Amino acid sequence: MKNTFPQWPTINTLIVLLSNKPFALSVLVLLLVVTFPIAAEPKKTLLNRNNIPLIDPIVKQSKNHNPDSFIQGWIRDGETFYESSGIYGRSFVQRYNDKNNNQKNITINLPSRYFAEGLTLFNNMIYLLTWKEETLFILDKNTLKTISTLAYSGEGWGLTHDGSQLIMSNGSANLFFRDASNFSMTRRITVPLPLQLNELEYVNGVIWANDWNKDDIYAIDSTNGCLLARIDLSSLRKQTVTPNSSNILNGIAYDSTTDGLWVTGKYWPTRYLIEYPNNRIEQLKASPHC
Ligand SMILES: [Ca+2]
Repeated sequence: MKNTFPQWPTINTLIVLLSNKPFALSVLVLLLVVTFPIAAEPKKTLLNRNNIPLIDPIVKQSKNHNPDSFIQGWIRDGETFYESSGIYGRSFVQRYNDKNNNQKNITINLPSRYFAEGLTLFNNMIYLLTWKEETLFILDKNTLKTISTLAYSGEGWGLTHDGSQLIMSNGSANLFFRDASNFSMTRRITVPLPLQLNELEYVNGVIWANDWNKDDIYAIDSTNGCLLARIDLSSLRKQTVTPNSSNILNGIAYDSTTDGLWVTGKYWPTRYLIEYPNNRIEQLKASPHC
């Protein structure tokens, strides 16, 4: 009967096979892959918020803030603040300033079917998002009267601009760049963490954003979505309100006269001006987290 068991190669056969260079190379590669499987597939490190450099807030001053404002959008133009507040049936936009000059404070209420969201000042007009109503309001910045509206799809959360385009959040890790003339989307960037980006503020190539229902604001490189820094504002929330589910941190407004960031929250009776971390941000641009 013929022997059907496989025969091991003899030493002489192996010497002949290994003297063949392509065959010997193949054996070497196979041995390396079997011996060092981790080297063949490098392990990826997942990014988390603790990887992002933390900057401590330095408070320069504090002032009263409307404790009835469920603040959504916030900007400062010179000495004047523009603020939007949400909730169906109670949504409004306000203009106010810290100087006792002749500019009157103005409040306009939105029709009850609209939930006001983020706002920004662009081309001398106020652009105001709504949450689920897919309507962008364009308001006169002096009277806050509606000039026109534009339609868009999906939810609106935060709004800012980079001098040429509007930038919008929708509660995801994405930011959308939009043409102000028709609100069409031109570009999207995504941050490398599962954040719910909300209120926004663009300052010199950096987009500052609240992470919804958290105490952090993040500095995002506007060219690519890489994260540069995080500021933990939990100490301010704890000293101004009794924590509950409603009075979360929200609201970032750049103050060009003092080079600072105003921050506040929903129903907070206080707003704070914190130092703008110019030097630290410039350093951190060299090592972004992408
Ligand atoms: Ca803002």
